[in-house]
Amino acid sequence: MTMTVNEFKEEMKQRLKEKYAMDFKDASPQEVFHVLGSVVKAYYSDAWSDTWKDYLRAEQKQVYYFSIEFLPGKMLKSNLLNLGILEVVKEGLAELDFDLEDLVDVEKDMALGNGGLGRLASCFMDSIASCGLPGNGNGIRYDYGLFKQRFVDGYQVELPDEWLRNGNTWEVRKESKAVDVRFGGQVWMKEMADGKLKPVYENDRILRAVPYDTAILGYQNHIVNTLRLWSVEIPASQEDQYRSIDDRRQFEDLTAVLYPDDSNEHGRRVRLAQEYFFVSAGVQSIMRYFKKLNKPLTLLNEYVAIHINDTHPALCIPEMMRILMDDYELSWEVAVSITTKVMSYTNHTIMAEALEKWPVELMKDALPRMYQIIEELDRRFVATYSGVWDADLIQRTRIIQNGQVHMAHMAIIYSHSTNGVAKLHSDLLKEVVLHDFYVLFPERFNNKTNGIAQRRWSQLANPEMAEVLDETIGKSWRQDSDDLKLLKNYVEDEAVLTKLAVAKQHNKQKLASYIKEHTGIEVSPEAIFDVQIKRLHAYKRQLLNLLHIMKCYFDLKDNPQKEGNQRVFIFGAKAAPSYTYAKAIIKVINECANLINHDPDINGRIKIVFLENYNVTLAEQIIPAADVSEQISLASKEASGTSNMKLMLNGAVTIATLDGANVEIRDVVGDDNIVIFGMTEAEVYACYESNDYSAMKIYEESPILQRILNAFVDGTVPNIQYEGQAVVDSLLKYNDEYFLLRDFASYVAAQEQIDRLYSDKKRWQQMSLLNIANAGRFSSDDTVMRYAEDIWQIEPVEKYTKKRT
Ligand code: 26W
Repeated sequence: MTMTVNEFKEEMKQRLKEKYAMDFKDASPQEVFHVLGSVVKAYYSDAWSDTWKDYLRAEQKQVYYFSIEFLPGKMLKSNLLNLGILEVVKEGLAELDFDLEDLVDVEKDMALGNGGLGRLASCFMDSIASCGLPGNGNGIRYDYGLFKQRFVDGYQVELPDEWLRNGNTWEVRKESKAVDVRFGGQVWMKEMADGKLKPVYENDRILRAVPYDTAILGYQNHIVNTLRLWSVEIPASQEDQYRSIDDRRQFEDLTAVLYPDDSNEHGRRVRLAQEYFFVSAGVQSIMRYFKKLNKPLTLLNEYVAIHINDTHPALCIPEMMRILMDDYELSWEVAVSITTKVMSYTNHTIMAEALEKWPVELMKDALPRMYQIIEELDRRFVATYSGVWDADLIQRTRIIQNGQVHMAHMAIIYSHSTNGVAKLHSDLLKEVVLHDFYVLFPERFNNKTNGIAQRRWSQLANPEMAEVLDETIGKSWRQDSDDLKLLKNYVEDEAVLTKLAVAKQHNKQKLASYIKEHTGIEVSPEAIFDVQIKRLHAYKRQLLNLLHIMKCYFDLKDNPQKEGNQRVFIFGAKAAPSYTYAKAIIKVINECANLINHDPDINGRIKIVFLENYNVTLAEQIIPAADVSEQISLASKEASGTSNMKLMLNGAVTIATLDGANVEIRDVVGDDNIVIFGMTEAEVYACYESNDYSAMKIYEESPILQRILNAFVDGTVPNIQYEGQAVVDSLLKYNDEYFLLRDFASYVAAQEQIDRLYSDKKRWQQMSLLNIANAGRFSSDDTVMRYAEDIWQIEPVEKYTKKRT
């Protein structure tokens, strides 16, 4: 039975007294937040222990989702919603003169990820538990998450994200579950008395991996799964190995900070050590659990599925081999067949610079036993497939090439499934990027189009819209987002269209006051809120968005009376600190904003707002207020995208290229309810083929492009001496790698179509409604169910949920 308001208030009073010896009238939001955290934890603790006891009793097969990034954001409201006590707590706090929102503001974002990959992992955690699937997350407990972004004079400045400053109320330190992880040194195989070969380690360094568990609550189903994040410590037994604090810090810093790159692997030693650290700790703890089941190791894959989220955890493969051979003395053949059946891999990007290739010397030096096993994995692959397949194919697909260890090759060859994250992306993997592997293992390749946790991105982020949905189609959509399609029946219902439009307007007013407070910029909620929120990357083409804005600017300079809706162009984007060009684009956007937002001739007709420190919580504030969703990457480059799904779910109309999941959004919403432009991926590849693209030619034939690009270098846009030149050079001197100038004209035409559509109020409201109605397709509940059926072969604990409700 859920807790009553009075029971909640009593619980809070008692715990506040216990923890801080004070009454509510003297308590700060920080203190009340921590007390609330302990009340909530106590509330789900039974379900947490019952859940894993049931998994053990039922010998339930479980999936372990290995990811070097998780991006939960804030967890308080999501936990309250999934426990079904959000309203009770809101009311109880109000009666104690506290506003839940003030406590939410206290909670720090858990930003242990860069962007799409990390957030997807967290959406999956929520969905796995909400679908009653036995699953666990395995990652790193960074002391510092993704940097805080500040704009200083329009430049991105990075500040440390000290998210653990006031402790983390949701984690439980599991000292007793700590394990040792070995690094460095030398390893040689010694023949033992029984003739078996055993590895002998010398001069290696042993570090302690201590797990911190966070509960992952299912949606009102009493299922509580676990997210295990590992933190490094110097083992007590090794104290004497460290002469100085510096010496210690060198190792204690292993899990100190998240690498802020989301598409460029730098081959840093600490990054490799991080990858091995959480992999070894995770696989060891899984094998420790499996031991409890007393099942033959050859049946491991009937009880354990390990998912490798991009290549960062690919060392799971040699680590499992190490444990099966070195600890359990299995033969290579048996070990490799078990490992391949247990492992599955997801690819999230086709960008060459993002595919990890570790230098052999670095791997050999940092992880000698891993390298020995990888070398053998490579040798046996070549031995097994040579003679069967064309030698060049084998040379192109083998793991070790030109002194580098190709992590994706190992993940594909020694796992039973490789999937892409959207239909187009998965097809490109099969036909282009990983074609050689598709030839070798066609049955392993499959697609699993991404999804989003609709509870967070609609019920929590947009309660006003959620209420209109309840009133209109009932509440079933909250349990099964497929029921959103019931809304289609109201596309002609003026009252419903108006209610949704009012909810959107209120969200825009809320965001307008946030913008005013944080940037000082005044924006009108009547304007079109045009939103592009994602990491700053050249292929995502935030610059193309800016080129269009500059055209609008010059059009209004030439003709201030020009027809057209007011527009607010909202950007949210962090650039990897080492990504100089991306940082130049941020500066140029901020200086254009300064120019346009203060130009009397423009008089507020168009505004640019670049909000600092884009993260999960800011996304939850921007997305409900969006009218237009910018998904304008060069076709073939964005594997899927997930902000596209979040904006669609909140009634934004998408302007998009046929890239990633935009294609599937178009398929489900229909050409009338989306605005498509630009080259297709086939045209992009044809352009590579013909290799005759000339950005300069397009520039010379386009007066508006000349005016815009010249403005970046002739002082029209001030304070971008260097950055403006860098932008113009990337387009004209280095021939515009992502075909911005080629897609410019059709993008401008698409934006004019958006303007016309927005002016037809009912038409726009209907498009907005149909985007919401069709967004249920992109629920991560459905996505994880497909992973469960096709890849992990795990089942929801049906009988469990039935029994408990
Ligand atoms: C080695 C540095 C590094 C770090 C992170 C390389 C690559 C990554 C990630 C794979 C990049 C990423 O986040 N990819 C995004 O994954 C999302 C979830 O599947 C997709 O929706 C995005 O299209 C894809 O860019």
